[in-house]
Parts: sequence; C-alpha cells; structure tokens
Amino acid sequence: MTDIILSDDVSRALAEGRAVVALESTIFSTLGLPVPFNAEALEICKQAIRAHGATPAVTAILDGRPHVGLTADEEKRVLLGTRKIAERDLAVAQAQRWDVGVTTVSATVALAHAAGISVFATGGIGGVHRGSEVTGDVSADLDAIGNHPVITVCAGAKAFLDLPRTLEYLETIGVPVLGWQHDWFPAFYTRSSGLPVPHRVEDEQVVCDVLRFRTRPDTGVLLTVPIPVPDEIPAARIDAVLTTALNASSEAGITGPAVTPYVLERIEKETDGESVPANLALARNNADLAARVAVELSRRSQPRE
Ligand code: PSU
Ligand code: MN
Repeated sequence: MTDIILSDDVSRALAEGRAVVALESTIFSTLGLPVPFNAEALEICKQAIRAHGATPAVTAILDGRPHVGLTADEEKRVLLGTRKIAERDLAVAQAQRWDVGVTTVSATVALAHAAGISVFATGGIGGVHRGSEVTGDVSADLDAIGNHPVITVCAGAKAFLDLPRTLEYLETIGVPVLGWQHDWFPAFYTRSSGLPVPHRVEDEQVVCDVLRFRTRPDTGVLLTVPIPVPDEIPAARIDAVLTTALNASSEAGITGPAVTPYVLERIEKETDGESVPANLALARNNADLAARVAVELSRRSQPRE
C-alpha cells in the first residue's frame, strides 16, 4: 500500500520500536455510536492505551489518503464520518479521493499491517450474518483477519450475527481464536455466547507466542475478551432487542454494507440507549488489553544488551 500518512507520534513510536495500538474509525463515527458518545469512546480508548505507555493509532481515509494516527482536527472529521470503508474500498477511496472515509475492522487490519503495527483494538468484529446461506453476507473482516499478521482484540461479535458459523469460518481460514481468561466466545453485550472459545489464554506472553509460532506468516490472531462483569447486559434483554432489530432490517429491505450500521442503530433505540455505556465499557477494556499485548510485543523486539 502506498502513500500512508502517519501522525508524528505514531511515526516516532514505530521508529523507536515502542508499542502502538491501531484503532478502527467506524466505531467512533456516526455509523458506530451516537453523538456525543462516539467522541467519549474515542477519548477513553486512547487514554486506556496511553495509560500503558503505548501510542493509539486511529485509521481513516482523509482527502483521499490513508491515515494511521490522527491529529485533533482530523479526529473531529472522523467523528462526523458517514462513509464506511472495508478493505476493498481503500483503493476506491484513494482513487476517487474521498473526503472522509471511516475504516472497518477489515480496512484497519490492512492499514495496520502496511504501517507495521501488530495489535489492533475494536469493539466487536463483523462476521457471518444469519441467513448467509441465502444472502451470502459474510463480513470482509473475517478474511482480512486471516490475511494480515495483526492481533485483533475484540469482545467477540454481536449476537445478531450467526456466531456458530462465524467461529466455523475462522477455523476454516486458519485464524487462532483465543479467549482472554475466559472459556466462552463473548457476544459483545454478554460475556458468553454459549459457544466455547477454541483456546483459553491467561496472559499476554501466550498471546504473543501464538503470533510468533503461527505457521502462516500472513495470518492474524483473534483475541476475544468478555465485557467486564458490571457492564454486562442480561442475555434475555439483549436477545429480544436483537431479534426486533434484525426483523426491522429485513422488513426495510436493507442489504449489503448498510445492514450492520442499521442494526446497530436499531439496537440503541430499542434499548433506550442502555446499550451505549456497555459499548463504551467494552471498547475501553479491549483497548486496555491491546495495549498490554502491544507493550509485551515491543519489549520482545528490543535488542538485547
Ligand atoms: N459491530 C459492532 N460495532 C461496529 C461494527 C460491527 O458491534 O461498529 C462495525 C465495525 O467497523 C466492523 C463493521 O468492522 O461494522 C462490519 O461491517 P460489515 O458487517 O458490513 O462487514
Ligand atoms: Mn456484509
């Protein structure tokens, strides 16, 4: 990938071999969280990363150029972003010089890889959609995680997706799926989807070792971490809401990349905003763990005395 613009702090941190954590920008745009909580989410995620001495690197397309690490003014443009960019769209956004494009998980792991960043924090990843056997809707996030050597830290995926098929797909494409001090694949608002996570891990050493020992140099690792206990939304409450939101989406005839933002907005409406603090809490928690992993990775790459 050509023409990536690194912010000064990200460029310095990378040059000095210090820890950097990539952040996607769709979650912080109007497509991911309602104003003003999107700005709050961005702030608390950056703080959580900085608290470990790591440098946050938000990715986006601005003025047709891929950015990794943003200035305060650039962040403001991203918070207002309405155009979502998956990995394949990066080329189009550059060719057509899009003003502002916010990056999904797939575009972010691609940009992180190109910039030399190995750890990325998000809220939840996209996955195999329910009914994918008819619609064919499988998020590009999954293949991107399988094709870039980046550790993605997430709270699993929202249960409006087909989580058993999502796990099967990750297995097929060879992505190690780890559970952080937890035996279950998390379902974003709830700590457990009821599906076992393939491998439980207890510390960041093992996470870094999994990246180190993987047999495919271009494959990433998915590190799942459940939402903190006090912030969890009861499964029964969220299940009813997800069903309503999904039905509304199919009744409105929503398809393609519009599905996820539409369903997210409906969930927030149906829970009267209760979903928002949960979303902020898990995003912060993921950023915190990602920074710990990034610090350990940078420690390992320092030349020995
Ligand atoms: N799931 C969430 N919140 C989000 C997204 C997914 O709970 O903000 C966003 C992420 O940017 C993710 C993208 O990469 O949606 C997936 O979109 P799609 O399903 O169209 O691949
Ligand atoms: Mn899709």
